[in-house]
Amino acid sequence: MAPVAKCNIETLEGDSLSCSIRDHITHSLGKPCSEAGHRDVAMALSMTLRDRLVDRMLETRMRYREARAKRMYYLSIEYLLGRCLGNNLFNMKIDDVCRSLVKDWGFDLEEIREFERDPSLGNGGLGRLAACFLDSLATLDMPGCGYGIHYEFGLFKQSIENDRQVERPDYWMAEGMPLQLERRDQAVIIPIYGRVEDHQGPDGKYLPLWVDWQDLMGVPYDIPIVGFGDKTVNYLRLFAAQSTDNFNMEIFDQGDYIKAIRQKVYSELISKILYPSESISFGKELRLIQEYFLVFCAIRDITRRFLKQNRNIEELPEFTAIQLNDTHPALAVAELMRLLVDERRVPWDRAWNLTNRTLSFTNHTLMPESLEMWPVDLMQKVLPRHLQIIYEINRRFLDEIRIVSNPDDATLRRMSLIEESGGKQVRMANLAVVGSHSVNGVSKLHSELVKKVLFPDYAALWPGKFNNKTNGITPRRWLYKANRGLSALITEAIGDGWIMDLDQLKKLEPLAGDAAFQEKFMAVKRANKERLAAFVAKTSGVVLPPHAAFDIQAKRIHEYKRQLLNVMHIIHDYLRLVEDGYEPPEPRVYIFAGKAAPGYFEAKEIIHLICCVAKVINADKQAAEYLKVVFAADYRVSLAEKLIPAADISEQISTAGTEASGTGNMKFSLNGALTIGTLDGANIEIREAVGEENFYLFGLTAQEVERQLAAGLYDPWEYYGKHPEIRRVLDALSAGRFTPEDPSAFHWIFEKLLSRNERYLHLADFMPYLETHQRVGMEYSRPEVWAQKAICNTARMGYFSSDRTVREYARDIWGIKPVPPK
Ligand code: 26V
Repeated sequence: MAPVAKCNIETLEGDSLSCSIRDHITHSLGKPCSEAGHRDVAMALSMTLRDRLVDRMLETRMRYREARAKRMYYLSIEYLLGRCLGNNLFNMKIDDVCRSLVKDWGFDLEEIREFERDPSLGNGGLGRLAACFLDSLATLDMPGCGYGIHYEFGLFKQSIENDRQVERPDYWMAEGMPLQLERRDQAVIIPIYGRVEDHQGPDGKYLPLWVDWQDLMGVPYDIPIVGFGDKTVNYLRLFAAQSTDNFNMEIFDQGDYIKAIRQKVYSELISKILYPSESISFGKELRLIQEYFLVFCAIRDITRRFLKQNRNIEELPEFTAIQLNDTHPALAVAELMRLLVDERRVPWDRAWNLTNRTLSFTNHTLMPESLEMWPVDLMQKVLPRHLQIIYEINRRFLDEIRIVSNPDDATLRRMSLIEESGGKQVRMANLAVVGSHSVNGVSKLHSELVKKVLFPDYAALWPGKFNNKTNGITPRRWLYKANRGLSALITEAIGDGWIMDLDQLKKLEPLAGDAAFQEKFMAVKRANKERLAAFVAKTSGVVLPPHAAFDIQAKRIHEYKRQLLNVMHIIHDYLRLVEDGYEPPEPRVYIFAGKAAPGYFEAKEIIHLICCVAKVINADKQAAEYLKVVFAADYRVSLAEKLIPAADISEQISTAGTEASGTGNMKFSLNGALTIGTLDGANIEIREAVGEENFYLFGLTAQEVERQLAAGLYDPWEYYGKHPEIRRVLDALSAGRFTPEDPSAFHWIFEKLLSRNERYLHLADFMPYLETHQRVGMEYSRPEVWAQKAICNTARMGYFSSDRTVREYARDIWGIKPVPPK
């Protein structure tokens, strides 16, 4: 590569891009172009895009400002962005230009993209949803940005060693993160710890003073978020924790150099790691501080921007909406009150009105163990003034409902922000509900259960506050980018309007029965399966027959998601093959992927079981023709992009009433996989959309599950006694069929599944699951039948675009409108 002088990249033609990439190789990386390798080109290309994105970002900011537009700020402790380079190239529509450009230099764009590490700053569904929303907001030209934490270590990297999960730290910035902009000039100082002194103001009113606090610093890093078509660039602002010089200097001045350094290190711990879900009890000081850190930085930044435009704080809700992504940022209720009352001297009632009209809250889980509660003692130590404010909110709220509805003591106790039994704790979900004007669930069923199960008293008090916003996924990443073959086929058939308007996929419906289209559709699927098979062969050494049905369950490992049900079925198929000599109508490949929280014993054991079963089955010659099982390690966005387009069958088999929505279910179906699933979360709506005949339904309903559990009716031994299929599978597990060297390894599963208080009713759903799988197999072996169903899935998934979801939030909750360029 020859060196080239500096130039600007206002245009996106090959010449200017090439010029800028070379310029970055020379001047940002300090290398002669002739020595540049794949990594250097990847870095320089990212920097080139960043330059362009920053220009667009500044332009977008001006546009919003001139329009005096209302803004929405999304507060989320997690963002699962996935790789940015490819996504940016596609959204800016310059992937082809870049591909041929780097090809001229002897590089392959796909290889270059592989250099980027996934920023995995999230655990699963909740974080990925936030990333999809950011994509949709920018694509729809909506003034909406994200606030989060700039974790140094993302979700742990998973590898499988000796058939078990091993966790390693994920230092995601190891290769640098050229896309982000450090904004030291906008750093925020955060008070923490200390105590509250009671004083009287000059007006004679109560004036609390938060004193002796220590301080921390939050340094923002902005990641530009480009919408499809490159018109609007919003940002995701992530804060990293640092110690303040001020704080250190005080200790240095006392002559305690080592203590000062120790404090500095402690401060920086705050944004060091993302907590893997389930791994904390709500007693961990560092996690509470993380939540506060995010909330403080975000609220400070939001109000600073608002006030900079000379606005009266009374107008805050007219110009600002803040969405709380689950309860993790629920301290925003107390922090916004503190800022208004203590700093801006707004009277309490007025401040409460402003806070309530600004904030809204989304619930993402019904699992009781995930409902956050923080010990009052801990909050008293870390956030004394916030605790005081929470108590005051609670006092006024309980007084008010006493007058409005004269509730009995039990109702008051349930509605209180404070849990009194055991050690006192702050109920974060109650705080979020009371402090917000809108509370939503993430699928129709889940939103109903939020009202009935989680917050019945609040729903009775404020029926209008509760609403549903069924989740969605961005079609740009999950179809246009992830499945290039299918994208091209769709565009060839109906044009490319579907990328911005996913409902247009409906136009494919008439082609579902067309033999020529079916053939092309299945050829794309086949090519995706071959690509995945090559990847699996390379990474785990297992050879997969691409003509087999690829059956995939990819999601966090959790008992409620019932990976165990899937494994039990695989064991059943295997034993039928080798013991009964049964030949199935079609060969199957079962692929699992997902991480288990490091402290979640059962989940880690389930991974161990899958790996042990896979080892036995894959080594058995008798099964070789019909059955393969793979555990694909380190599930993350970039792996999902490889797995999902290659799936024939999508496993969505949670116990009804446990999965709030699911979004993987949407990604699979959009990419032409057929779902085998329960009536849970968004499965219900997916089934309605794609048609009953194109969805393999089985299992108890949420109501039936609830009834069985409530009345203690579930008797797993009854199923065990009645069904030889169940007995054979459980006995095989208990007898160590898959762990000859340690025969009792999985006896715990036998015991657990047969225990009367097994919460997820595996055995109740097992026989219907088997029978439904039998039907799946029969239909897969009839290619025209299958192709038609698969095409109908893709054609009818338009509703599940996150563009639709975001428009609904904008209309019903945020009150924001698109501000497109003129
Ligand atoms: C809980 C905790 C507990 C403490 C440590 C860190 C941590 C992180 C996350 C969570 C709750 C996870 C909630 C979640 O991801 N829910 C999922 O949200 C998806 C988007 O709405 C939805 O599709 C899934 O059904 C739901 O499980």
